[in-house]
Amino acid sequence: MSGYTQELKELIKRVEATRHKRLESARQGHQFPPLTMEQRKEWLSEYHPDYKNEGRRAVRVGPNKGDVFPEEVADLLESGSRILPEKLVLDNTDYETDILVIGGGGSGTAAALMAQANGCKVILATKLRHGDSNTVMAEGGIQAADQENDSPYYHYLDVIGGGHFSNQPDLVAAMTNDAPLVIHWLESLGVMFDKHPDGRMLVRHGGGTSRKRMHSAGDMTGAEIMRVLKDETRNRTDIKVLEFSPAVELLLDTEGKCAGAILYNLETKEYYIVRAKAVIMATGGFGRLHIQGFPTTNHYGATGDGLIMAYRAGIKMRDLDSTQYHPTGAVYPEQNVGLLITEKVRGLGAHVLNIDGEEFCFPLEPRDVESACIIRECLEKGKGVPTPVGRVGVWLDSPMIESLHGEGTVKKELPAKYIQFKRYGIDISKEPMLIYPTLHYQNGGLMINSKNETSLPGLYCSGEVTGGAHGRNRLMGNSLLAILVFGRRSGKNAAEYVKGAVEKKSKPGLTIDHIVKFEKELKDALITNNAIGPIILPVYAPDHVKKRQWTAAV
Ligand code: MEZ
Repeated sequence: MSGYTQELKELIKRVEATRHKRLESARQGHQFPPLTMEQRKEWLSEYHPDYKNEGRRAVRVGPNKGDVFPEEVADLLESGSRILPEKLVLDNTDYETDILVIGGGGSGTAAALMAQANGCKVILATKLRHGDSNTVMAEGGIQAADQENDSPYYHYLDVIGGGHFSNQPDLVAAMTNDAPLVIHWLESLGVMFDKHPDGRMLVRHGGGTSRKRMHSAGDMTGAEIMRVLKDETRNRTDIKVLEFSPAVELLLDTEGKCAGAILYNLETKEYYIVRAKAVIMATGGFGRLHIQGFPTTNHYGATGDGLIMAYRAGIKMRDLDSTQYHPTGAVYPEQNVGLLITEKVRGLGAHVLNIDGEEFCFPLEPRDVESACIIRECLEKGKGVPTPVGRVGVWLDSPMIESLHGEGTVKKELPAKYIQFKRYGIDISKEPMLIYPTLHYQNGGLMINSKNETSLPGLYCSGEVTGGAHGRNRLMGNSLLAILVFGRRSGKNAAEYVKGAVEKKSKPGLTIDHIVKFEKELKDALITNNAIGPIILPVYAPDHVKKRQWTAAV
């Protein structure tokens, strides 16, 4: 029995009617032509949500004052602290360590491993369980130019082109040069990548890539990587993991260096002071802000916490007005709405089709362009497929994969997707999926250099919370890569910073003067929206009133 309604089943017949011809053409190497550079520009500016004027405004305080961001981001950057400075006592510390890593996803965990390997004691504080992060949600793969016909040079050019030449070149160079090393490191730790029977690495194309360099572990690449990193962390004695302990503010010392953070224990509802010689911020992205009302692929804790903590401490952002909408988010059944349908599905040859079963775009355009094409087809051309609850989408013709690569390929290459739909009576090896763009990634973020340093001594940042590596549009597989390259670099560089610091007899005092200053700025700008940040967990109750509800009780 199919999980599709009778109406949708009727529409699927149109997809089936064109499939044979499309398959023949694909077998002969024909493909729907990619857009020209001019068309790309035009379609992006007309249909991509980033180019809409509505839902944006200038932020009124802090280092990016005057810059226009999505309203949800501006609200976060103008939020008040959870900590009431006048009530906070900083005399006692609950934990002391060399390096505090904030965030227990792939980047934070890689950072912790490298910091420990470079001789430091580490505390890794994470909001939910260790590993709950966008890393485990990453499906299709990780890019690295480690094949004979490829080089980091081509990878670099693809990244810069995909990012519309807005990327920070030193970060792109670091990311693409370190990529083969990262794959080697992961393998040495035990990550099981997909391989050919003779042991060679299996690599595929992603959108916007000139070479096949996508390494995968089925359609659960991020989960496989996280499994291994987490195990490795737990095996190292100098890394202490604090779960259910989100950071809510950074601490500085009286010499103006970053010197720790205030954690909030979600279980006991207590605040803890952690003093550290360096801090690595790796809190991930902001998908749960639901920019422009889009559903998201992101995990429950993706609320942009690191952005506001670092912003209050004076760190500037870049490209935060640029959001990645993954072209293929599920739009049916309702229980799956927003969930990621990996780009690997198109990498394996599946076409993207309108209500008449016709192709309307090259399936492997860079993500922002592909999303713009889908939105155009639905909203402007009126050729989208309506769902029973009034959403709209287009077909992703997954059964083609079986015809192109042999029976059983869908189950073998896309096991997680297969199960996710089978649960609702849809067999994606036989029936197409209905998809629409979904909020997937925070392209911009905190500004860093290629040593992962910020403008605040002692504060390092890595992973999705940072901006620059991907410019204004990230290519597939470069998020898993970036979190690991920059996680490793931040761990190593922070360890060097710690080891190079001169030990003083008496430690400088801790301060939260930056919060006091920021609160004054909010007051002077007459900002009284009562929002508090970090958000920590998103609230979906419709009548929820955001208000400052907790005071510091250390
Ligand atoms: O890098 C990503 O976002 C990725 C690999 C997603 C996917 O389509 O699988």
